[in-house]
Amino acid sequence: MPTIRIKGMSCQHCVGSVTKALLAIDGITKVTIDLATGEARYEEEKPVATASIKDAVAGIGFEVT
Ligand SMILES: [Cu+2]
Repeated sequence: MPTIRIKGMSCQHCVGSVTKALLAIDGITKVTIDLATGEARYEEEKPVATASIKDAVAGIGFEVT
């Protein structure tokens, strides 16, 4: 499972927003986020460009580090 690190999440609401944004990307089927570490893991049914993920996360006010 690919893992990314996201900066700026402070509560479960942030986790929910990021999860929703990632799941909205075509190809991503499952998202698991650890709020304590800021790590997000996802499953993809086809290759998803890192740029798409960065854009989606930036679009809701967080940053992929
Ligand atoms: Cu929050």
